[in-house]
Amino acid sequence: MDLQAAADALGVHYQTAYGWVRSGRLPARKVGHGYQISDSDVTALADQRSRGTQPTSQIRVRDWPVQAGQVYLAIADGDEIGARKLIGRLAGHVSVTDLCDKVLGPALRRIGDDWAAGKVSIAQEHRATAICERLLATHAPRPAGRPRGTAIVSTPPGERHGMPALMAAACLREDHWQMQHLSADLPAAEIGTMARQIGATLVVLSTASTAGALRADRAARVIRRVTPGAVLLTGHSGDTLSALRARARQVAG
Ligand code: B12
Repeated sequence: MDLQAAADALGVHYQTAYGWVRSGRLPARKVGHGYQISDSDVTALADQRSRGTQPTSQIRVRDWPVQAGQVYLAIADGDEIGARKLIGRLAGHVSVTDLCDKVLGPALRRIGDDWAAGKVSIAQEHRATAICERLLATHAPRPAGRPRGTAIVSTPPGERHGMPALMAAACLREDHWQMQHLSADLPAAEIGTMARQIGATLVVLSTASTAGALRADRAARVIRRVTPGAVLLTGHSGDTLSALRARARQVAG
């Protein structure tokens, strides 16, 4: 293939591909005034680029509940440094999707159970969530390469639990979606209008409460009217990000 076709296949600008040819990163043969690149060299570079954004070395975590339990103790205590150490040991070796589904999510749900049982205050609950937000901001990857599509993540109006949407955005970004994270508690028409304007193929509404789930159904109807071209997925407490990732991949085709 020629250089333009290789650039297209790699999802980069012509000049970027040209720079890689000049530096030797993308092997190419000079033919007349242009370059010819083999399919296998393009595929190899594409693989290398996507691997470069994955966890550097996979580890098998034998006991996720133990990890979640330790993080729970740290965030319940407001021990941000301790939580950062625990997450730092895992991040880079496991996906952010697993980190959320198997560590941060369970830890936060346990904080919620403590709150419902009168064992932690609203202030402690807020503090724990804020620590998790910062941890996620530090460890969420932003991989290079051609995006699967553009997606919007938010919560329905009235749903102030913002963490599941933040996690959904991190999970989809890690899985090569171009993400617009609109934070929490937005009028449905606002979400739909932005989705239409940016040509989003996927809209995700995340919820954590029963009331939020009901509001999401109503919001979904409005969003579908405003932007009929986008697929809408709604997440509820206990749903997993790995399920979200799989459903989103079906949308991307
Ligand atoms: C922190 C917190 C708050 C904070 C939120 C701050 C913030 N910035 O988010 C504050 C203090 C504001 C708050 C307020 C309230 N809260 Co609150 N809160 C929580 C708590 C402890 C954590 C929420 C959270 O982040 N959960 C962790 C997430 C990550 O877990 P998850 O929901 O399972 O999420 C997974 C999936 O959703 C998936 N996912 C995400 N998106 C998508 C999309 C798709 C398509 C798929 C497939 C999957 C998916 O990813 C996640 C990771 O695995 C929960 C406890 C709990 N059980 O969740 C209570 C909880 C949700 N709150 C509760 C309540 C009652 C309230 C209040 C009504 C309290 C009050 N009387 O004021 C208000 C309501 C506010 C509102 N209008 O929304 C209840 C809800 C009960 C219910 N069944 O409805 C809970 C469960 C606590 C409890 N045990 O009773 N809360």
